Amino acid sequence: MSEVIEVKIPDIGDFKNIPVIEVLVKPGDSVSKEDPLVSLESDKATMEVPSPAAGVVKELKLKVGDKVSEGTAVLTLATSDGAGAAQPAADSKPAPAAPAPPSARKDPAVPPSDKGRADVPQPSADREAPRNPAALSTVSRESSSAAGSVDEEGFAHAHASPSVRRFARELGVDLGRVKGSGPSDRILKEDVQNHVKHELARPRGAEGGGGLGFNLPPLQPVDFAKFGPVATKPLSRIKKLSGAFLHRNWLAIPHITQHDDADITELEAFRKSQAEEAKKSGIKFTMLGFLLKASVVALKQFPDFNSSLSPDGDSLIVKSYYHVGVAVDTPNGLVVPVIRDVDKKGLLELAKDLGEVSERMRAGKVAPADVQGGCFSISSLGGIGGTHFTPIINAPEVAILGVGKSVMKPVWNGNEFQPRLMLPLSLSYDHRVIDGAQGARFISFLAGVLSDIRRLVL
Ligand code: CAO
Repeated sequence: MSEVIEVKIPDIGDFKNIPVIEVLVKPGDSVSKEDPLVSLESDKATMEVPSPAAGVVKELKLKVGDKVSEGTAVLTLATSDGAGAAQPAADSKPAPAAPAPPSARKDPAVPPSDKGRADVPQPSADREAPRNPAALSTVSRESSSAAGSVDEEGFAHAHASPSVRRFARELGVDLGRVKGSGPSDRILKEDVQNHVKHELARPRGAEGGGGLGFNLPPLQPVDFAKFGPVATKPLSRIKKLSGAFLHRNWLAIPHITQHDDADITELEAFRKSQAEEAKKSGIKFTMLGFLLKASVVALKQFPDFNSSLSPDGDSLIVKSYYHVGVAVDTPNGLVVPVIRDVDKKGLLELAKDLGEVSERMRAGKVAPADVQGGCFSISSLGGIGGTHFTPIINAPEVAILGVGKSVMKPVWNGNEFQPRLMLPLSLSYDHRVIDGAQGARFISFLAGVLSDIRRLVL
């Protein structure tokens, strides 16, 4: 049968007149046995008074700021059927008190300045635990002040009540990173909630893997000037913007990079034969136009590479247009303008477009439309040097081609080694969309097209 009981502060050892710092329930709340009702905080420990029985809170008898001692009324509780009878309130029959160890006794002879001295017994919540430890959950104030120490569950000790600590644990929040807004900087439940909201809304920046829930330790600031002269150079606006997106793409897309070499001996001979003529029209006839055209031939052959994942990740949006982004190195950082309708343009027209657009990007004249609508990207470092590398996919695209510097290599033709001009290719693709076999087929096909440029016109 249900009965109304008055819950009182149980035996809390030598503590008297301890302030209530949090009232965790309100009239009408249903509570289970052992649910925390109020938090108390002495100068040594934060503790919670648990409910002695399951039931519904009728009336609160105290509020935040009240000072309580053993026997102070907390609230009245309408116990669930039989719960009150089977489970007497903590005040009515306190659990047998464990004797307090000598170090737990308050020693008024110890001046505050002696706190921390190794030769002076230091009360801690463990040692100065209430005599009915089963009735209260307690957090040591001493340990909470030890910034950076980690408890058995890996959470940094912080100034917070057990229920707030439990709440933080459930959400995986490291209390060491939460700023408390309560008295003496105590962390409240709202602080944990606000911390989570803030973390979810925060753009992912340079700190070590903080986004995407990796929970990596943040990079510690280093005073480099200690080791030698330094100068601070602000990042350009483009670098800051592209840095955040590159970081996101690198972490959010499962990349695979497949490497190959394309034999471009014939392509280069043809390009050189045309370059002089093109130059007369002010066009720089570089390899990039061939790479654009060959990529589109490969995209047509493997349409999944010309797609994007739908926002729900359940389908592929396959495009029937062929706009290709080209990474351009500018004094302010990397820009990826998009060359439109590559399939409909000839090599000379592409070379002209490329020259114009890279000049415009380098002059800082980037319009939003210049960098939108790409299906696939090419990052060519061949004019500078290096072989294979790992290009980062330009989301929402699913693949990117990296191009290194061509070099003459001895290539075995079945009978003998022959000098061939080999172009290093690196294809990064999104493994959620493209599997390894498809990736290998795409890059082999592409290398084949570049080796035999007649296939560009097929
Ligand atoms: N192998 C060998 N030589 C190459 C080559 C390659 N793969 N690619 C270009 N070259 C040569 C060109 O033929 C040219 O030679 P000449 O001066 O004798 O005519 C020279 O290198 C310079 O070429 P270029 O860079 O001016 O022209 P491009 O069409 O090859 O490239 C562009 C244009 C805009 C892609 C390039 O200037 C650029 O900015 N590249 C950097 C891209 C980048 O930063 N990517 C990194 C992204 S990830 O951070």
